[in-house]
Amino acid sequence: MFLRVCRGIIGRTAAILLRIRSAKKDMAIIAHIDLDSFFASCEAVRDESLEDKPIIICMYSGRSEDSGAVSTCNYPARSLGIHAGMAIQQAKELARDDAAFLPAEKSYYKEVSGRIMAIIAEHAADTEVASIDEAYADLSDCDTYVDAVERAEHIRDVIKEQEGLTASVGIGPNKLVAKMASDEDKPDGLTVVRPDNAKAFLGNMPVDELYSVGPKTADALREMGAETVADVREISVQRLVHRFGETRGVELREKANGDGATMLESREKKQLSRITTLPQNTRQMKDIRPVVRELADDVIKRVEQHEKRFSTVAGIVITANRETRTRQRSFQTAISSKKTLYETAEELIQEYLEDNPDIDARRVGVRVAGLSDAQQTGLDRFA
Ligand code: DCP
Ligand code: CA
Repeated sequence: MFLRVCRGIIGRTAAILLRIRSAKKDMAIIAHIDLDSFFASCEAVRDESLEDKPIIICMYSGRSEDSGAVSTCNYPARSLGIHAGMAIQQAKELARDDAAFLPAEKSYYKEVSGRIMAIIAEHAADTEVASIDEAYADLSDCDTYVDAVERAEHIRDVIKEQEGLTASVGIGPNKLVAKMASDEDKPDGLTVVRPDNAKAFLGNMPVDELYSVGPKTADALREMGAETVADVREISVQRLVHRFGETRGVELREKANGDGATMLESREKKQLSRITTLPQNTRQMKDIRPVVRELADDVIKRVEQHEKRFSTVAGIVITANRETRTRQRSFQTAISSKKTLYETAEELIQEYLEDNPDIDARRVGVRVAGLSDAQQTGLDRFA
């Protein structure tokens, strides 16, 4: 009898744990944000006379005046048949007289990129910068895909408003699906692939469109009889492993099934933050305080998940006219106290509002920085 009850409890617990694990996995909502014709769009932002004209960004080799390759071009140039990697001379033959051929100025694009990555980080629980113009954002704290779309649309709006650039976004249950979805509707599109649609979404694509499948792998897959991603699912894992090795073989099967990582690989995590929009613009701390506490709760949870402590707290106010203002305070030793976090964040926001009597807050945020490993003792930090 006891044994039966025990077994019942253990069985139920295991079932619940399993459910929690799969629910957690299902719950991840990842966005992939990819800026449209990035270098070319950056040039159009700083020179309005270029708007709507074909813009071709060139990497000049220096051998002769026109030798070198196209780095990227905007969509008007693409409609003329010009594309990245094409010889500049060939692009000139295709271009009209009004086309602008400009040298790439990476330092400028990097500056723009840095500001855009900061915008994305302000609106997501976690981010991974994938390249100069692409980032993943963890939107799992949105309860539903509808909320995630709203957050992603807001990120696109802020990027457009502050930097004048458009981005294409894919939203899905993992990085792979989000990445593939962001390619679906370019430029300036947003594509949502819900978990139950992921397999169907990928299934009809030709094998070479599956992320990470290069021309050689695609040829090999076609030799094995797979034209589409769905066909890859019909090849046994043993055959895939035999052909591509264990890691790659298993990975190909997983990718074909739409399974992918949900954990973002933020380089070294230096700070964690949460920002949210207030129900209405206000400067009343009685309305702001409960929101700050909720944000602080969320930030602390993530500090604990990353097994970190923090030595700096910032209170963030985004004003009614959408300017970001930050006040911060640092501590001698790293801490992990929720109470200190929300009290400090509240104080900082209150101080800012008191010093700026004409300002209403539109959004507020809480950030911790100076992250160190929670296991380290105070002495370790000075070792
Ligand atoms: N880039 C480059 N050479 C390449 C590919 C890209 O110099 N072979 C640079 C220029 C791009 C930037 O990197 O602007 C981002 O690359 P993407 O592949 O995302 O291309 P774009 O942003 O230009 O276009 P899309 O709208 O298709 O994303
Ligand atoms: Ca891009």
